[in-house]
Amino acid sequence: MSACRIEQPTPAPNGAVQQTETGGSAKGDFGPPVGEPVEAILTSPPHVPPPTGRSHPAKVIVTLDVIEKEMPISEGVTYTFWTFGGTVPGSFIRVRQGDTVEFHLRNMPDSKMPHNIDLHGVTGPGGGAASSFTAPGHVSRFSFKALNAGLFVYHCATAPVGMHIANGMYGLILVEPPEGMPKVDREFYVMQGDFYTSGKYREKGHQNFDMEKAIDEHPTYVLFNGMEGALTGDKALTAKTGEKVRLYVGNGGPNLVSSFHVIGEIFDKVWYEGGTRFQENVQTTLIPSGGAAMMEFHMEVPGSYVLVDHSIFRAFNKGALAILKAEGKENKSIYSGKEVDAMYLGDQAAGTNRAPVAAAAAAHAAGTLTKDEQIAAGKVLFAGTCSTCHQPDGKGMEGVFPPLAASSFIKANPKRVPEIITHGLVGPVTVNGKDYNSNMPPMSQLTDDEVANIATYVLNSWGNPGGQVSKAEAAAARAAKPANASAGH
Ligand code: HEC
Ligand SMILES: [Cu+2]
Repeated sequence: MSACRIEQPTPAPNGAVQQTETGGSAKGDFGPPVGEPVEAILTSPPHVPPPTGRSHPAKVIVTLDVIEKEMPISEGVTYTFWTFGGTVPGSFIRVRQGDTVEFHLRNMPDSKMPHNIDLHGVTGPGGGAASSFTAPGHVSRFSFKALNAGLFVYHCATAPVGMHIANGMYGLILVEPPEGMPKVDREFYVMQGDFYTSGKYREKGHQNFDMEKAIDEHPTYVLFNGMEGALTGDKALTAKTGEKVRLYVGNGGPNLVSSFHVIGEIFDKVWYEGGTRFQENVQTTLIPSGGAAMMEFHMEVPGSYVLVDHSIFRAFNKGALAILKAEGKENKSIYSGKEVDAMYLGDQAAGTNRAPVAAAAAAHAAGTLTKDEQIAAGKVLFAGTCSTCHQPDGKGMEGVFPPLAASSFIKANPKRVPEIITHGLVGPVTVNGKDYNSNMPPMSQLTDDEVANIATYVLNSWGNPGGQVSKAEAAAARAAKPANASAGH
C-alpha cells in the first residue's frame, strides 16, 4: 500500500478526473498478525491515542468496560449515563488497517442492564453486537480484522437500542490507513449527541430519560462530549497559533444530524464521512447520526473559536457549543477585530462563574433558598439572557431597549416582571418618561427557577423597589394569560 491512497484524484491530461481507489476491504487484509499482541491505548475524550506507528499488522487487544453512572449533564443537573469506559463519548480506540482486534467487553457487576457493542469498523453481521451481548458482571470476547481504513462510530445495540444510545453509549474507533494519518500538532476527540430529559433544558436536579421526547425527536440537550460545558471555560480545547489541529468528530445521535461548524475557522481539509478522501476549504460539514468526520485547520489568529452545531438553536439553547482557545501573537494583517465576547457566548464565555446558579438550585432543593442566593444566581442568568438588550448595567439603549434601572414601569407593577420574562412584551410602553413601541420576545426557554431568580435580581438592583419572586410565582406567571403591554400603567 503506498502513501498515494490519501491523495486527491488528480486531473488526467484530458482534463477528466481520475479516481484513485484504495480497493476497500478486499485490499485490507495484510495477512496474519506479526509479533506479540499489543494492548490498545484507550483515551477519554477529548484525548486521542498516539499513532500506532506500526508498519505491519498486529493483534491488538482492546478491553472496554461498560459503566452505568450518574454524572452532570449541565450545571446542577444530573443524569444516569450508560458509558463505554466511564465517559460520554466512550474511550477512543486507535488501530491500523489489517490489524486483528481481540475485543473484550466487560459489563460492571453493579450495572442494571445488559449491553453489547456494534462497531461500524467491523466487517461481519451486527458489527460485533450479537457476539458481545454481556450481562452485568460478565465479560464477552470476539475478534475482527479491521479491513477498511476510516473513522468509525461504535455504539451499544441492545434493545431498546435508541435508549442505550440516548444514554451515551457511543464512541469512535479510528482505523489508520497503513501509512498512518498525516502529521499534525494536535488531535482532539469530540462527539455530538442528543439527550432527552423529563425536565426542561437546565431544569435542576436529577433528570430521567424521556422516551416520548426521544421518539418525537425533541431533544432537551444537544451536546458535545456528553455535558453542557464539557469543553468550555477551563475545559476548553487549547492550541497555539502556527499549529495544525485535527478534530475527530463523531455523531452518536440517536436522532439528529449535525451541521458541524467552527466559528472563525475554515476547515483546510475535511475527510467527510470519516472516509479516505478529503474536501478542501469547507465552512460547515454534515455529520450524520452514526457517522463521523475528520477535519484539519491551521491556527493563524489567537482567540476563542466556537465549535457549534450550526442548527443554531441547538448551540445557544440546547448546549451544542464548545471552545477551542488558541494562544499566540496577534496577527493584525490577517484579522484586526476583537475577541469573541460575552455578547456571542453569553454565560458560556470564559470567566463566567455559574456556581451561584448551582448553589441557588441546591438551596432550593434543600428548602433553604435565601433572597441573596436568588439575587446572586439571577445576576449570572441576567448576564446570559437579558443583558444583550437591556445592557449589563440595566440602563437599556436610548429609543430601542427601555431601561430596567430605576424603571417607572417596574415600580408601577413589580409583579409583572416574571410575566414579562415568560411572555415577552409587545406594544407601546412608557418608561421613565420615554416612549417605546417595540417587541421583547418571550424568554419561555427559562425554567421557573431561572425566571424567579432573574426577576428577584432585577427587582433588587439599580434602584428598583425590591421584593422576591418564588418559583411558584414564576410558574403562575407562565401559566397566566399575558396581559397587554399597557396594563402596567
Ligand atoms: C431581544 C432584546 C430583549 C431581551 C433579550 C430582553 N428584553 Fe426586556 N424588553 C425588550 C424590549 C424591546 C422591551 C420593550 C417592549 C415594548 O416596547 O413593548 C422590553 C421590556 C422589558 C420590561 C418592561 C419595561 C421596562 O423597561 O421596565 C422588563 C421589566 C423587561 N423587559 C425585562 C427583561 C428581562 C428580565 C429580560 C431577561 C430575562 C429581558 N427583558 C430580556 C427587549 C429585550
Ligand atoms: Cu447498552
